Formats: sequence, structure tokens, C-alpha cells
Amino acid sequence: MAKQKTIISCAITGAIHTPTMSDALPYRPDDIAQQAIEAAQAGAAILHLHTRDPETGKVNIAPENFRPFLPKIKAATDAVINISTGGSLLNTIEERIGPALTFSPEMCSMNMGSMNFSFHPLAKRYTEWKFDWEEEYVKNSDSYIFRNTFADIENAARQLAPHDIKFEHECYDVGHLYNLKFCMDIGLFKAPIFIQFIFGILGGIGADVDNLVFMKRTADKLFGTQYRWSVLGAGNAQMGLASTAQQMSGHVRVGLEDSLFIRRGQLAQSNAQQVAKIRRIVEDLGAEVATPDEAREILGLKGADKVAF
Ligand code: KMH
Ligand code: ZN
Repeated sequence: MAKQKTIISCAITGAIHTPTMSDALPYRPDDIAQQAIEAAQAGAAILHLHTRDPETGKVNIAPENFRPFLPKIKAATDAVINISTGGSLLNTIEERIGPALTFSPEMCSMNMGSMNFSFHPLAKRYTEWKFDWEEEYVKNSDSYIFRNTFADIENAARQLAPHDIKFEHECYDVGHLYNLKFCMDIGLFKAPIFIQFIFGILGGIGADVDNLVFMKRTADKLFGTQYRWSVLGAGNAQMGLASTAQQMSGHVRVGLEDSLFIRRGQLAQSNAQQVAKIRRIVEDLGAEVATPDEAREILGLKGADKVAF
């Protein structure tokens, strides 16, 4: 049997980092579009997308904020568009699923458990901020709860079901795999499911290889052949854990949403730079990266002609 190709996902901008932390973090629609297109050209088959306020860089997930860049990305690439339903820690589940309901993408994220989700230690690294909301948002993240109750998950899954969207199941700890299994057993999600194992978020499981093996072994036990998987290591764990995952036949996710760095202590210049790096590693290790159409085949996606943008 031919060896499975490696799908590279790239998460272009998100809710963790702020404009002060890196000039490379895109927050205006044109910059999000350009970085997404360049990430796809560099080898990302899947683009995971959030939105921000174009003036302040604050996370703002109103569906209208996606409208300026989704068609541009679609016209310039054949990459799979994956819209976040995680949004930010300050949004309700109804707000969070609004963009996916509006644009019916091929993929969207689905977060599999409630948790602490904190990046407050980052606040200590900065004395000056570009925008006045940033310091408080980062500092206060020690009291945010990332809410994803069973009722929230079921509500989101049932509203999104008619759109035939494949979920990127974001699992930040081993218990989230059991939550996912429960949801499968009650018929919320169709196999093959796609799990993003997430390591290194403060509030989730730590970023080390033992934990990756543990998550993978647990998923094997719960889902057998019914799942595909990828790894996201936050911060400095990004490239190392992605490389390890690839060696274990997993897929990989990079992007400035999850890490601003290209190597320890050095900020990445762009999302594409991170994609190019993981692609080089994957290819140097003797594997091939999946094209968007190969990713569609591996994950069983509905196709780019069935989206609403
Ligand atoms: N940045 C990841 C750790 C989502 O968008 O739904 C979490 C994430 C969640 O990507
Ligand atoms: Zn995200």
C-alpha cells in the first residue's frame, strides 16, 4: 500500500497572540488573504481561519469579517478552507458557529471540552502594547473558561449538520477524546473523524512525546480505524511535535495562531515560512505532502464547489 501523504494545515491568525507580539501576525483582511494564499503556495492543504477587527486587531468573529477574504483565497488557491468555531474566549457558542453556518466551508473546528485556556504568562514579556485592549485581554486570560459543554457541542453539531462540514476535533487533553467518543456514540459525528491533538496550552495536556504517544494510543483504543489525526504543538513545541507526529504517520498543523516563532527565540516572518519549514522536514524525512485534493480524499470532504462563498 502506498504510504499516506502528510496533510499540512496552517492556522493563519487566532485569539492567543496580539499585534504587539509580532508584526507578522495578520489582522487586516488583505493581510490574512495574502498570508493564507502564500501558506497554500508553500504547501498547506488546509487553511484554518479566524477573523479580527481590521482597525484594532482585536478578535472579532462576526461573519461579515470573513467576507472580504474568503473569496480571494478561494480564487487564488484550491486549499481547503477551515473556519474556526473556537472564536475567542469571550464569545458565545451561537456567535462562534455563525461564520461556519454562513459560509458552509468544507471544514470547521469543533472544540471537545470545557477548560482553562490561558496565555496570561505572555503579558510579563511586554511593557508597551500597540493597542489598549491587548494587555487586559492577555492578563485576564487566567480567569477565562473556554466553554464547550456537551450541550454546546451537541447544539453546534446539530445546527451545522445540514452543511456536511468535516470537523477538526480540537482535543487538548485525553478526556476530550472520551468526550468525542461519547458524541460519536450518540450519532453526532460521522467517521472518519479528524482529530487535532493539541499540546502545550496552559489548561491542557503538556507538550511532550510521552503525551503524544498516550493521546494516540487512547485514540486508537477508542476509534480504531475510524479516525485521522494531526498534531498541533503550541509555542516552541510546534515544529518538534509536528515532526514526531509525521514520523508516527500523523498529519501536522503549523501557523502563527499557535506559535509566533520559526525557531527558539526567533519570530517567524510569516505563516508561509512555517509551512515551508515543516514541508522541508516532512520531505527530508522521506514523505510527501498532500495536495488539497489529496487532503479532501483522505478526510472525506464534500468539495470546494459546495461552500457558500
Ligand atoms: N489555537 C488552537 C490552540 C479553534 O479555532 O477552534 C485552538 C484553536 C481553536 O484553533
Ligand atoms: Zn483556531
